[in-house]
Amino acid sequence: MNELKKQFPEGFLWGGATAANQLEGGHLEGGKGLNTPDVLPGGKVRLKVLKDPGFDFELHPEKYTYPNHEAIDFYHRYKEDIALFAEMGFKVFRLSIAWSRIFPKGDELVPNEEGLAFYDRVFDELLKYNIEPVVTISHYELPIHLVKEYGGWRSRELVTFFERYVTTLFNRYKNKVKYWMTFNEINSSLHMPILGLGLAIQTEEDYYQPTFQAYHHQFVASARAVQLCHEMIPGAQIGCMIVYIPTYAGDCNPENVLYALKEEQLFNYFCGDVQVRGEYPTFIKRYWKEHGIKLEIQEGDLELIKENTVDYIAFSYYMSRTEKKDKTDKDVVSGNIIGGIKNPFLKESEWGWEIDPIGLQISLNQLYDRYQKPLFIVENGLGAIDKVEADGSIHDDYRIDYLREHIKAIGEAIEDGVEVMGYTPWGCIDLISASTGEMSKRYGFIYVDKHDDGSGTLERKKKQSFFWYKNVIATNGEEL
Ligand code: BGP
Repeated sequence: MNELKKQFPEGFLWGGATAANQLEGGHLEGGKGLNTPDVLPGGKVRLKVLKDPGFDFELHPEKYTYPNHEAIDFYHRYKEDIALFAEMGFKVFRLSIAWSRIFPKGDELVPNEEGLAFYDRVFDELLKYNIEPVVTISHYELPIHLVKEYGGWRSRELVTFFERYVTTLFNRYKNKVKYWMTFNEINSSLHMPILGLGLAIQTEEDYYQPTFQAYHHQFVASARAVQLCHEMIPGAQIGCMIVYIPTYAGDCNPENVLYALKEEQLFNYFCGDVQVRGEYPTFIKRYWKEHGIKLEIQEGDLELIKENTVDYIAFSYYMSRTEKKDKTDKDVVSGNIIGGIKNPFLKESEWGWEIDPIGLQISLNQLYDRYQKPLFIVENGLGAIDKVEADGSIHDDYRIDYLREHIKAIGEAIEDGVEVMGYTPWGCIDLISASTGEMSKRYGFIYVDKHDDGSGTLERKKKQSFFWYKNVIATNGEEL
């Protein structure tokens, strides 16, 4: 068979992706309040806190470092960074707004003008270079006050506070932002409820009912954001955002195939089905029954969800997962976000994430088959340790290889007929890792001189991949 030439559509949205809490720093500047990542320590203890968040939400500077406090100081250096994105030819830049810059405690009636003005400046700077902002409304954070006083999203009151927050954003930025998405990797809270839901779960019994009730509140809030976006900003598009991890059966034993299917339904499709199809999928009802979950649903909630589905599906893709029903600890792969067994056909990153470009083509096909809505890959990339040579250069050919193979897979999926809007690799500039709180897990085209111990000049340097990606964009994906 001849190899077809893969064409990326005209207007394909090439760019890069970041999140406020991993990028900005200035954690108490401009009137900002504390948010959940501000009290997440760095280093090995961070993962433990994410998975078992029985901590008291107080700062312990004498005990831990809080890498988000300075992050890479985008708060003061955004002009320099945006100029570098423009040099690479970005069409879009994905960033998130920190809720606690706009409403420092989360439940106030009046927003913080300084916070609003900061994002005005950032959006203006992007638009100056014709870079469209792609905005995540909530990326793994909520004001800490909402966690302490209300118990995070387990409280219905957060729907009201969120509505006030998004109304403020749409009103203020309606002439500047066309692409929005509601909750980052909404399904990841199934595994780490502290991240997006702000739930400090202490025990297993405390997991099922509160987590799914909190999800219900987020789905209502998300549907309301979709409704408001469509009413307030004609022509804007608003998506959901899920972490998609295609799940393979470890072998062809039907027991294992069924097991993988059920894992995939719950993790990959539960949230998307609600936000894209507008209703709870049938499979979740059995799960709720088996775990004694009974949701409190108010009158009008299900209609709101049904009538306000998203315009596109944004997703992150880093790895696939391989599963079997009965596994022992020694089958389990070291680093994958949500476990699974080792896939003998795949290599792993330095953090044990299994690298699988074909899995991206599979994901795009699966998502498109299921939803028939445009897809936007808003995160993908290789976290790696980079070395700065004596002359200041950084040869990250391993990153180029990784991205090249994944972009090829996107081209194949487009050829399969999948509608893909764009591609924004994660951490286009080095930033704080969400899972480790460290700097040494780098994803960027731009190196930032900052280290795990907090030292460094914060100077920016172009890596080899910077020049490579610039050419990818300039040729609309023809030269890889
Ligand atoms: C996603 C998150 C991002 C980001 C990325 C890489 O799950 O949406 O916030 O950090 O993963 O993960 P990490 O930083 O842990 O390597």
